[in-house]
Amino acid sequence: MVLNQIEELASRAFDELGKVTNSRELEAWRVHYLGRKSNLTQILRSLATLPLGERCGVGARANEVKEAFEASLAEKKKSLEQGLPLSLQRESLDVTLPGQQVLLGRLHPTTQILDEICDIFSGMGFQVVEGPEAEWEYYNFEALNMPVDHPARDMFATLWIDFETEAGDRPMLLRTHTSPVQIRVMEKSHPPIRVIAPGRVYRYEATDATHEWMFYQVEGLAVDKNITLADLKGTLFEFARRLFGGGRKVRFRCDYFPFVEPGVEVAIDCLVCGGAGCRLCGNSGWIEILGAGMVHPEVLRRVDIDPEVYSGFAFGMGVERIPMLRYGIDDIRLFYSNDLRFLRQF
Ligand code: 2NL
Repeated sequence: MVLNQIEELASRAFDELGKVTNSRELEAWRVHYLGRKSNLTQILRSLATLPLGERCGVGARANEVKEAFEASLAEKKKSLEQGLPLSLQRESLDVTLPGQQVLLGRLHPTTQILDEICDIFSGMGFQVVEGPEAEWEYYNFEALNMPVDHPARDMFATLWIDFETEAGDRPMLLRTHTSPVQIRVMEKSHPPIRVIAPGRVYRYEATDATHEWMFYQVEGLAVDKNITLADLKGTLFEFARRLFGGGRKVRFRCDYFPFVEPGVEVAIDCLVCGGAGCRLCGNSGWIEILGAGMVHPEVLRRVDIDPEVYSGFAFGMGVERIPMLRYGIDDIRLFYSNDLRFLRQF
């Protein structure tokens, strides 16, 4: 009879202890199940009144339960002091452990320079335009005053695209410069025109430290009434100084490109020796950075712009050459071989 009472009491007590969530509730539990007025204490006190046969068994069991209560109380107290319920403690994670490193990406050195060049010309009122890399022979050569068999085509070792087009037998190629983009602009719009055309170009060439079969170019074009060589010089002088620094000297000399007349080559004083002569500039003191000229009247005529009314200047430059000069990179093949040890430096 009394033993049943003890077992019921024990099961109720453990049940309730499981639901205790703070020290105030735990104290109430202690008073209720282990306090002086608790059922268990009363049972232990009244052992003497029990019949002798029952006394021994009840006493032993009551003491066992009391010890179990005290042990559970102590354990519960400890787990509350540690702050979290046991179930949560088991699921917890250590936020102070080192996490997985998030690798930061960066822009390719070519992209960085391209952005810089575009910013400079945008600031001078040029629009940035793009066009296809697979191009008609017409836009790459014919429209630029280089008819079939023109010897200047040899300057642009060409990768031809070998497939029959629906349009007929019009030959296609991978553009050897971004001039075709500007031809398309002139066909579709009227002067005043001020555009730059950045993008990939292709050449059928064995690669070495200074040649790649794919590289980037930026070309620029301005067409309006009364555009003169002085506008070309002023624009490119300003560009060179914004890109390479305010103190730069800029040199213009005659050069030949079939799509301009006259044509010029533009050089800056050597970044390394400042003009004295060194290995980088081949002892000349000058470094070529672009080619330019006044748009050939024949080129204007083909896009239906009257060369008697309008004139224009154009220029073109290789993009990789600039970071190569600036950072002393001696092999262009590093740019597109995806070696992270190289790319992470920029
Ligand atoms: C170079 C030289 C040049 C041009 C590109 C051009 C474009 C049109 C009409 C006339 Cl649509 N000219 N572009 C003119 C002179 C030089 O590039 O050394 N490029 C890497």
